[in-house]
Amino acid sequence: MAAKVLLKNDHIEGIRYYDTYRKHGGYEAAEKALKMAQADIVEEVKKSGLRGRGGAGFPTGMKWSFLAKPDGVPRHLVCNADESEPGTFKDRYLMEFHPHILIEGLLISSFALGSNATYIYIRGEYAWIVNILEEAIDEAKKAGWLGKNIQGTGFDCEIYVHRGAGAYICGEETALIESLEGKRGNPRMKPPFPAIQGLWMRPTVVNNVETLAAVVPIINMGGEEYAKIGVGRSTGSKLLSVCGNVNKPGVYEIDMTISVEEFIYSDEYCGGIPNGKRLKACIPGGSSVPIVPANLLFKTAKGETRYMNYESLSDGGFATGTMMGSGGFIVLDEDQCIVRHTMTLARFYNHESCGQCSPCREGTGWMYKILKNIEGGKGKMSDIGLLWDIQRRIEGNTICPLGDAAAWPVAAAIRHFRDEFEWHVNNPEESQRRNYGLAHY
Ligand code: L3W
Ligand code: SF4
Repeated sequence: MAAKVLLKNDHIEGIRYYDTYRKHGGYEAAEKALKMAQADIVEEVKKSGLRGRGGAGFPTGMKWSFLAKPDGVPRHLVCNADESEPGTFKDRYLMEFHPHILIEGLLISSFALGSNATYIYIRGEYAWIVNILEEAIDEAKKAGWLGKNIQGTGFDCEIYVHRGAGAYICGEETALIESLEGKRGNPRMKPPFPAIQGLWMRPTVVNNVETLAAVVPIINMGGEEYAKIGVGRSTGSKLLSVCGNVNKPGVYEIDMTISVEEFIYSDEYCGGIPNGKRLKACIPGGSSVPIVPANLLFKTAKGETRYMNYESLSDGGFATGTMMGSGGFIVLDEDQCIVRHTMTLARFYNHESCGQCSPCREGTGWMYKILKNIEGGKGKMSDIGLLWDIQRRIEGNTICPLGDAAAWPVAAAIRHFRDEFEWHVNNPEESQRRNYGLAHY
């Protein structure tokens, strides 16, 4: 079902501005939270079952309760707005049209965690959204929701917006922290997790934009009520950004009880595939998660209907399942070439690898070169086995998840679409003819 939680005021003109947001119930959750004990806010978030909306789905309340509290050491909250996962643009929508729900969520979360200096690390390409956020922060400050002695509680909080410089890896939380500290965005080894040693080695919570915005409805309705939306461990609403071969691309909010088939074909959401084409495959959670062929998309490994939630999407593991990931829903029709698609992603991960670990630095480049050869009609049959071997040596052997993210799309493409790889090897001339101007890649 469609959910109206984060985007419940989507239809209201001017909801981007403080006065309108306030008139429609804005900052009521903050009013309530500032009268609560900090531990009780954390408890509400735990009860809500909210899971991280950036990709990993880690329980937010649990992450908050890991935050170390050594005497005299400042703690920080960092909002990860470095939305760079291919196919993912739901945080952009939220920040562009609903900046105050994020600012309110940040205020409540900062209060709960004891962060007096909170940062929004935003993707550099979202330059125009920096202005929107800074305008919203100014408005909130003028209304007494930020700054010193907020609403007479004695709590001080400033929110700083920091622009990234175009590196995908800075969305990985420890690379983000390094970048925020003014250094090159190289991921750190974990543990220690940021909750123990994060920004300037201080205890830090890093949460995604959508996760922090969800704290507002959780406080408004109470954790238990929020947990009633959705199903099982997939509580609350989820934003999805839809792109690819669908009639209605865009951002949708769902309650995670809808089936994948309904999501793709109903007019309320994707509206089906254009020009009556057949569905070939789907990547439901951003480019890093495994691609699923149409014949495995609507049923789980047990033969049950597959739903748009964390558990159902991953049912069957990598053999037949995939992941909710960041909610970047990419749909491919029958005309799309899986080899070309996989090559494009390999090129992306190779370009974005920070180069610290050899399996990722060397492996991503190697996979890209092999895929380019196969796609361009210059591949050998043994290249398919070689590709499989390289991706296996990357997965699980790197400092950060970019290595896995580069390996999984290749593994899933070979597992489910081996015939397309073989077709390119067996049809070099046709492959070269189809290879429309890739020389510059
Ligand atoms: C304290 C422990 N904290 C785990 C924390 C950890 C992190 C969170 C999840 O990668 C995925 C990646 C992308 N004590 C803890 C602990 N934590 N154990 O929990 O950790 P983890 O390692 O499971 O994931 P991650 O490093 O956050 C995120 C995938 O998301 N992804 C893409 C993301 C891209 C975007 C975007 O553009 N917006 O989000 C898509 O699937 O591949 O696997 O905070 O510190 N014992
Ligand atoms: Fe850098 Fe890749 Fe290693 Fe991550 S996996 S630290 S991006 S080299």
